[in-house]
Amino acid sequence: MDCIFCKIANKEIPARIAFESDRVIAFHDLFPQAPTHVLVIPKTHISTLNDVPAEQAPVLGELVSAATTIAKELGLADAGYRVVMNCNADGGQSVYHIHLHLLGGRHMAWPPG
Ligand code: DGP
Repeated sequence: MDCIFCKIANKEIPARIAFESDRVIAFHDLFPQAPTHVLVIPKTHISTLNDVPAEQAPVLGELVSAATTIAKELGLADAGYRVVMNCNADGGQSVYHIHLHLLGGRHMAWPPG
């Protein structure tokens, strides 16, 4: 399968790894939108949030849990941070392997553009 995030998860292409567990890996975004911008992904390929099988739903909690761990490790927890998951075209998804964005290090407006 020609998936850039599968290749990162399999260490076939390099990325700056921020966290790794049995089912989840996180790495710094190549095009950061904030001083800290980390992507948290399941190691298993799932294309979009619409495609998460019920038996794999727990991995979504693991993505959030990993993000909070990383936020604490990187010193973002007290000031705050944002987690975002984009789905399909209107959601702004460009890489079709689900990922959670962890953004921090600056104030972020709401609502997003
Ligand atoms: P999204 O638009 O939600 O699908 O976000 C995809 C993100 O992936 C985007 O912020 C840029 C990032 N990205 C794309 N290709 C690579 C890559 O090869 N390496 C890394 N580290 N990030 C990438």
